[in-house]
Amino acid sequence: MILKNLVFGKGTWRKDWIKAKAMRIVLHASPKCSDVGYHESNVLSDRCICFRANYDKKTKLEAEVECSKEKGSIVQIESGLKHDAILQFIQDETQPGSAFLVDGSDEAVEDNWRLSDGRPLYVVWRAGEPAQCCKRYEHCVEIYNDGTTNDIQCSLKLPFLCEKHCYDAI
Ligand SMILES: [Ca+2]
Repeated sequence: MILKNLVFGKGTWRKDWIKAKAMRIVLHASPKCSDVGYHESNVLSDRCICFRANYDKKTKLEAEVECSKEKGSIVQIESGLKHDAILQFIQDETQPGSAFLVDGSDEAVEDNWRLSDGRPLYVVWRAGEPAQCCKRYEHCVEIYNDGTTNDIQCSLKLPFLCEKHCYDAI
């Protein structure tokens, strides 16, 4: 009878064993941002979107290469919620006074700021930016630790932010 219960799943032992195994699979399949050397967002409900600040100064193109080496991408700010998450991350986890390169360009069409995948960039411009004097030459963006952004020349080298999903191992 005991054997029958075990084989056909009627016993508590078998149920517990299945439950334990399922839990282990779930736990095993849920890495955290810290597992991949990144920081978890305190704002986004998807705890698997991870951020990291890089202080080696790079141009945007170089930064994209560096982030992709880690199987990530340069941070993309596509919504107000994502902007809040990035702002929180910068204020909590990065060195004070730093400005960081993020994705976004208006090189194709002046004043039409797009992410590299074509989606609109969610942007909170710093007062006076984009400045009339220079906007023709400034097609990349940096974000300050107050969450405002400034358009800059794409040849400038700055610290930058990468993002990745926690399932993407380094
Ligand atoms: Ca500017």
